[in-house]
Amino acid sequence: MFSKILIANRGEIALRIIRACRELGIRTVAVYSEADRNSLHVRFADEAICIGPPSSSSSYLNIPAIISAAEITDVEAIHPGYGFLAENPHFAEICESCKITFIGPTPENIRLMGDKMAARAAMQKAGLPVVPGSIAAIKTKEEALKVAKSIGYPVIIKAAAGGGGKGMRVCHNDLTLISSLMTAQAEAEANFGNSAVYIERYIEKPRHIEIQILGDKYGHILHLGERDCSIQRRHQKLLEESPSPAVDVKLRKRIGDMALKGAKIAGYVSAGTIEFLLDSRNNFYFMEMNTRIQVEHPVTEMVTGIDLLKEQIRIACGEKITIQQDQVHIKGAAIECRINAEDYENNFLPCPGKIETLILPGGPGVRVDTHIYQGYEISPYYDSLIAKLITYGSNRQEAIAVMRRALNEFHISGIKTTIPFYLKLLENPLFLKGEISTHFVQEMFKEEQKEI
Ligand code: MV4
Repeated sequence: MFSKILIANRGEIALRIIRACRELGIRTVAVYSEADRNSLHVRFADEAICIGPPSSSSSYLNIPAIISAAEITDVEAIHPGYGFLAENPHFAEICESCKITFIGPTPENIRLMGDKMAARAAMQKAGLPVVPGSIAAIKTKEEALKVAKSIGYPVIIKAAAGGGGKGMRVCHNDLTLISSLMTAQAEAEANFGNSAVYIERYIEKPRHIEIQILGDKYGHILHLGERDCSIQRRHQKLLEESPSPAVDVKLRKRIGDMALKGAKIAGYVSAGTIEFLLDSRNNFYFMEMNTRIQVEHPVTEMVTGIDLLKEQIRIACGEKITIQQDQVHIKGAAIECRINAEDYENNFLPCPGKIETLILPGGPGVRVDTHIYQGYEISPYYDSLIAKLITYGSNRQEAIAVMRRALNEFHISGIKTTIPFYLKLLENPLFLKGEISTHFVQEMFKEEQKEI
């Protein structure tokens, strides 16, 4: 087992990794920007090194600074968390060349799954269902029209180097397809330095179902059930839950087996997530694979009892996965609400500031993963996530009741948060029935606009 690990991240995920290390008897090194001098991960770690000024590019994305901090403190491994360098294959390679273990997948895993078109082709070859669409990049409008003709409208244009919804455009006819193609290629070049785009049939109002994967360095692969992440706004997940109200035992086995097949063919190592689209007729399609621990990993931990961060660290130092697939049981239900420092009544506008008073929820079935404290200054330099509120119940209704209670106990003054949004969401009859799709939030707002 490692004796010391550097956490190349900040906020709640840095704390989460430090906690896993502490329980494994591993010493920790935090890195922080000047803006994070008073952050909790700095205080909780055994050692801390300032790696630069507030901007992410000068600090948490600053590879030379992070590697220098690792050398100075003589760590054996680096955990990247999520975001920042977590899915940067170049960073993973640099760690390995410096004889520092990268706690995550191989650079090959990251590179393959980072190219959404190559990932789609590899998964299709492995036998996973993919949405009908183009095999190769679409270069000309003639090619686009030909593919659209064969799959039928509506179609969606996606950037090969995109992902997470960035650079997507839905087209309903030849005219919009031709005009969107040029802009999509230009945007892909500008945003990702790669103009390659591809086309798929557009699945109307899908659910976002993702499967948690764990793979060790000896080819053992495990799946830990699904998470339903359909409650999103502009491709930002807001609420995630496990199990999905749309997935029964039979469908879970089908999707889980497909995810295992894909991860095995990819030779996947560490924690990863395979995302699927589920349509209204229970057809599911491979969407993309995330090669990192995800924000929403706690809901899987709550219903399986498996600590994903400890498993990641054990896998990275060469241990075998000892859990068998038939020992993985989904028990009860868990929900996560992402509490952001955003003004829900003002179109979710980010509003950093100082936390004057803070009362965190607690009691049976409540977990709060957060780095905030009373008097903490929320920085404008980083994303607005300030806490993850996770609740557990013996079933979905009970998990919702615990979430309602916890949200009402959660008191923050000095900043605005998305708590009022969740209190409203948890009263919505369609949500309570589990009748949600990725269009739910925008439809909920349309309803609200009508009420105004
Ligand atoms: C789609 C789709 C419908 N049809 N692909 C969004 C982000 C990226 N993971 C892929 N996404 C989508 N791909 C086809 N062929 C709808 C979405 C989508 C979506 C998917 C999951 C969760 C939220 C979403 C919000 C809008 C669009």
